[in-house]
Amino acid sequence: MNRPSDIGLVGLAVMGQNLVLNMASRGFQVSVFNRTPEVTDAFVAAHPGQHLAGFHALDDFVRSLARPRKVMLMVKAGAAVDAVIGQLVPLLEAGDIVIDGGNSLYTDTERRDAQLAALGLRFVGAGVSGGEEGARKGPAIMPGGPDSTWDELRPIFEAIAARVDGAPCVRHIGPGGAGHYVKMIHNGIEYGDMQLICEAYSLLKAAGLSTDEMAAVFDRWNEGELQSYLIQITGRALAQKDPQTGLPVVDLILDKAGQKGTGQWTLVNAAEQAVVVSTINAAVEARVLSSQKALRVAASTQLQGPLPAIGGDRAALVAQVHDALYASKIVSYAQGLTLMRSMSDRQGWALDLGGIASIWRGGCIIRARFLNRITEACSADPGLQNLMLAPFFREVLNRSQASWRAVVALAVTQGVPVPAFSASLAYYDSLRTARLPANLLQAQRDFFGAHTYERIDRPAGEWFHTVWPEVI
Ligand code: 2AM
Repeated sequence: MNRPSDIGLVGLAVMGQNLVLNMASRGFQVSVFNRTPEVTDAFVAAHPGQHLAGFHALDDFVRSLARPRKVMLMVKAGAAVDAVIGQLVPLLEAGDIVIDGGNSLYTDTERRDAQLAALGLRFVGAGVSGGEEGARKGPAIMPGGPDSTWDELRPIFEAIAARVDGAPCVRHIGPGGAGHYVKMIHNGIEYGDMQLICEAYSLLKAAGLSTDEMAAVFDRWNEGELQSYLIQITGRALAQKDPQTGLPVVDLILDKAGQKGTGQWTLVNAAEQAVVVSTINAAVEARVLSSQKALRVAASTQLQGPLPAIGGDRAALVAQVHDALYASKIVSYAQGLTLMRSMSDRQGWALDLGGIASIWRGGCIIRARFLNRITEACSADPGLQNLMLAPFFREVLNRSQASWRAVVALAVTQGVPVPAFSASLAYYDSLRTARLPANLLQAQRDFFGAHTYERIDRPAGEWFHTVWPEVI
């Protein structure tokens, strides 16, 4: 008989298997269960000598766990999570902990948290980022749930998480759905980062750079301020050749992007709170438009515009695109942080934004050098209203803005779509415009709906109405 297991994991698809192997390799004894028992058997058989115990019956699986029991679910988000929770609940006892490590919608997590709390059980919605390799070697983990669960889970999560400068990429995010919420924002930001990189690629391509030349540009960028996993894999992806044709693989890939929903969830949440996330919005919409391939092909012969052909000094263009990418990325993170802060205030989650940025430095898809700077900015000024106003980022934006404008202007003139670059620049310009044309907007509202307006020459809070001429 094995010693009681430190943790049990339900759901042996790729992410589940890799997390289990990660835990076992750190010396934890892990019980595993999968709905289809053959999967459990094959997995255990494929990894002899590891700290693994496979079970066909859920009650045996639960009995094998040390108390308080910790059961981590890595099943498909949605109904499967509720189904497995329903089967587990009668087998658990007060104080036991159920962890959902899938990509669940945070509102589902809030509901499950309340449901299990009413039964005396503890529920942890934990965002896990890093894909297959991250799960095996060290993901970033964003656990929510009751404070008391953190003491129990901390030794395991800290042992399996990625590490940056010796610090594990995991921390307790906050109560209820806070962990899954922060994972959702991570994914929204990831959408923005990816689209911005694609726009940079699109411009360099229009300037006539070959894929190999572009690969070299991204490799070089990865040595500097833009250093990040996504820039790194972009360089590698561009350099990859198709074995059959010898052509760059990217040139053979159909330009229709998929999405699983976390980007859209981010937009819905932002809309609910009236927070601007225009870069992420542009990124999600770019995927939507990309998926309408047949319509685009038809429109390409009917709607006119220039045929992109960017001439001039290539090295200068590469430098300008670098600046546009960096500045836009800063805007995107500023928006994402603003959204998290707003939600934190609304929910009373007390999210530590600097701490969140610090755990995103490793393991996850958006891992990047510049996240250190966000952590520094947040700790230097905990009341920081917008990341763009932190001294470090303000300086980058101020020195990049001329190139950024040149790039967006060039793209517009050449007919190269750059929705995320231009949305980011528009946000930047709106934020730095002390007097926006909303005075006229207020006039319009007062004109047709007597909505009233405040005046610049009177104290705030005093409302005025003009008797406008009648329009028939
Ligand atoms: P399976 O191997 O039996 O299909 C990803 O789909 C993981 O979630 C798999 O391990 C899968 O188990 C599991 N899963 C999906 N739906 C499930 C359900 N309703 N109950 C239990 N496990 C489920």
